[in-house]
Amino acid sequence: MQLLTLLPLFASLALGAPAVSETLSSITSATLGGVRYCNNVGYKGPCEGGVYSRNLCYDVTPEFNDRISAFSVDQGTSCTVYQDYRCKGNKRTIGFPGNGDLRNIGFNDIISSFICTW
Ligand SMILES: [Ca+2]
Repeated sequence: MQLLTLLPLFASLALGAPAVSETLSSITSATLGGVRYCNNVGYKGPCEGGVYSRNLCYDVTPEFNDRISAFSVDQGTSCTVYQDYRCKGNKRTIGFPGNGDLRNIGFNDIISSFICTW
C-alpha cells in the first residue's frame, strides 16, 4: 500500500508537476532558509548565497565583508544583518523579498554577518 501511495508522487516528480514542487519546497523551508547577497545594488554581482540553518549566525566571506549592497531572502524568511562579525554591532532586519539597495536603510557596505529565522 505504501508503495502504491508513493507512485503518483514519483510520477509527478518526473513530469515536474508544480503542485509537487511546491509541496517539497514547503517541506524544505520548514528547516532551511535561502539567502543571497551581492556587492552591488540591484543584485548585481559578485553575489553569494545558499541555504542556511535558522537561528545560527553566519559571517560573510572576506570578499563580501563591508561590501554588500543588496540582500535577498526566501519567502517566509526574515534575516537580521549586522555591522560586525559574529552578529554584533548595529543591525537591520530584512524580510522577504529582500532589499536591492541597502542605501535605503542606511546599511550599504556594512554587513559582516547575518542570522535568519522563519
Ligand atoms: Ca562590517
